[in-house]
Amino acid sequence: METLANCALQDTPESFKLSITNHLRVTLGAYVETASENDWFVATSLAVRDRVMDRATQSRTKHRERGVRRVHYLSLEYLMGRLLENNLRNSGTYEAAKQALGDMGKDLDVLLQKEPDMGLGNGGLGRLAACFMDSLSTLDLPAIGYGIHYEFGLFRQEFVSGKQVEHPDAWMRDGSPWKIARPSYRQTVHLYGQVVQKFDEFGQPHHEWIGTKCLLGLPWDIPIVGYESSTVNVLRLWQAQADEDFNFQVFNEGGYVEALREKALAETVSKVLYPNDSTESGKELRLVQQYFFVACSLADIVRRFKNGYSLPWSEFPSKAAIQLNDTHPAVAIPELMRILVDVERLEWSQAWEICQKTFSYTNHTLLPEALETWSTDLFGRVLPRHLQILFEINHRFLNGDVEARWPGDSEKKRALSIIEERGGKHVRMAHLSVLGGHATNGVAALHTRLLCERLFPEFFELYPERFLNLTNGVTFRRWLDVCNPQLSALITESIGSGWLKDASKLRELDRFADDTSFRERFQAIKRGHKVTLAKIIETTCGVSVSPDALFDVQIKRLHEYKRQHLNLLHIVTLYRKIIANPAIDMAPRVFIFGAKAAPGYYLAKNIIHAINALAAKVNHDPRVDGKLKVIFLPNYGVSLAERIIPAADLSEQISTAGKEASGTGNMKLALNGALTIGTLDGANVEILEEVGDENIFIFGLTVEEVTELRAKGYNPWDFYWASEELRLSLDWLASDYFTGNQNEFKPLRDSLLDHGDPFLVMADYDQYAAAQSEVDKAFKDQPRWQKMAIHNTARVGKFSSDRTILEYAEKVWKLPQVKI
Ligand code: 26W
Repeated sequence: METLANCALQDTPESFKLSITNHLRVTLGAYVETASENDWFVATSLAVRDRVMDRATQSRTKHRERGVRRVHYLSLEYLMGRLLENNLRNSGTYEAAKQALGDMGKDLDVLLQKEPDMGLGNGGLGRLAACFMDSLSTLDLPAIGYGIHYEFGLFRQEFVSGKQVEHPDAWMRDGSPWKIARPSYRQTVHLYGQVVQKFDEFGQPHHEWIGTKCLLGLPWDIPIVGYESSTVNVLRLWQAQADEDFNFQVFNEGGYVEALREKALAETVSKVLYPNDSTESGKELRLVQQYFFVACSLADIVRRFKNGYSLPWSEFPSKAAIQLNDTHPAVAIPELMRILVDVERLEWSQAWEICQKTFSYTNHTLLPEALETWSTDLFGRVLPRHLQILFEINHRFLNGDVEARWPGDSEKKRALSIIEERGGKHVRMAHLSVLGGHATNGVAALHTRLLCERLFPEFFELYPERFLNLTNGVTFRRWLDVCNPQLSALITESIGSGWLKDASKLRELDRFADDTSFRERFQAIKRGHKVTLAKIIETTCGVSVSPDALFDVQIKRLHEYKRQHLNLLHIVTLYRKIIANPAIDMAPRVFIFGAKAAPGYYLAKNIIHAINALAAKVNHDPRVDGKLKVIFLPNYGVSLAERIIPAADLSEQISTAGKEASGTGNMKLALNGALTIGTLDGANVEILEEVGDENIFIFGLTVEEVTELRAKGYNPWDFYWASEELRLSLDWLASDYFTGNQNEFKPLRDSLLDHGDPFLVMADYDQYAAAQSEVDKAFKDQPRWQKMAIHNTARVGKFSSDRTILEYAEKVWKLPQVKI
């Protein structure tokens, strides 16, 4: 019989069959006849992995031999979702694997659902990192993603009596077939301790960091398969382990239990992802996580530079670009300085030049409460040497460039300093990130403008050439080809498959908007997804919804600035209207929500409860049956998004103008033919430019109008009294009607009235309701609606992450494309 040893791995069904059965028998010790579904999933994944690993090694070798520059993407979060289907489709082996399994009586599509989501991120920033990894491999760009191997990803969400309850997400309790341990690249990380000054034999002083606690970092590699490309890059995730040697003394003294307690403590460092996605909490463990992963990654990058080439340090930036995904990994800047100055003994100014050439920084938020700062007390205790380095960087900056530009201007120095002096000293990680790199980018045109004008005006004045916009994008492979294979096939049939690698080709679809038979097929595909989603809704929520209703979708983290409560208030209004007028002429609607709230975000949880309470009433009220349903799907994540997005008719992108940096769900939904109802915020502005104002529903205050209204003195009560509809909806919601308790939604009501309505829900309400009735009108004219939907799919090619990544490669990283 043929075995793996004597058969080269091929992409044929026969070869797959052999690989899968071999893995079942040899790797998993299972019988083909009795193997569990999970065994089959693992064996199939391993069969794919076998075919990919060779290419990963080849890519690495080629990159090393050619001595090309690589980008190192540093991110605390990667929301990868499931990998098997993506890897099969990207490597072009989906059909072969499906047939191989089919021949053995197994349904691939069932096995695909066995895979747990890799949910190592909170939201947009983490999913963006995952899309970028896909594009980097697809475009043959040399790259490594670095992150943390969290044992627990973002919590699993459940609703109990309509309220969010969090559970741990043990995504790798059964292991994961995709990750491979690399113990030979383990790193040691130092923390705490003190700094002493020492002198060498020439009488030259230097700093030594002593008395530290040690941690080990074990790397796990996950291969990243690009679409129709031979490059396989890796995502390298660090797991914290105790340094056994460190505890040896305690062991000998009989402190066995103590030693193991220390070990457990060390392992907490990579235990769990922090579930906040917009509030900075200043927790020590979070700083330790950040430094742990940064120190491991930099040591890995430096090791590769030193082993791979015998070049002077000045050449380091020509081999390595490092991208900081927000400020979370910004401690990499003082860490590289420490390595260069204290360990490699470079001159400060040379080390600083290397740093600035190496690093670049992406900002993902303007929200003041999300901007990271660390008290100097905490920072100095955990990283005493790094704090000294920060002070030195700051001193040279303020007395150098700042003094030269604005002599004697202490106001400018205060504004630009890395150290915030008010309310106890704090390190401003954003200032450090702008200063320590050569490029700072925003993630949409509007966001970048606000970054320059409002967040960093003094830095922008001083270093305008450092700022640029790189509008976000999403991978069209996962967000169309994988999640909507029916539409993908229709597009390919109509315009060829070139769009999968060159998204601008989607424009060719535009002309099919007037083709009746194309429109019917487009609509039938949408309806098919709505039927599937209706089944999911029935099983998870026990509510039956009609696939002919308008599916109105808001899926994203729950946050006041994203204004799920604006949507909620409008649904209450509709509810009242239908009851008052049972003969009302409106398209039936199903409002669908998916959202997790940060566990400590009280008001966000109150909003979730309110939506669920409203849903409970509406869905059982015969007076609105057939017209209105409200669904809150629990545990929103990547895999659920892949089900909801192809089924959506309407995409809610209704943040307060100036608050959503970009948004990426907006792009995925438009790509799948959902029309957007949205404010002029983030990338919505650019979506409007692409699709045209006749194919989108724009409403609400602009950034300038928001500023003006606030300057004038915004009073939400004015809007409350001016609109009877709004007043009655809010009062009804806050009454005892929905839960039997009239204080239940008082926090929500208070925030909108007594607490000043910080996100202008009341101010935008009327315009939102008006835009919603335009939506209703448009949906009732199905040919018109379908045309608009097709124009959306056809015109959003700009929002492919391939375009984004090529811009990064060209403008920031200066990376070559390397065919393997
Ligand atoms: C320190 C706590 C914390 C954690 C995460 C603060 C802020 C964050 C992220 C920056 C939040 C985030 O995910 N931002 C989102 O990034 C997306 C990708 O660029 C954008 O599309 C979203 O608009 C932005 O909210």
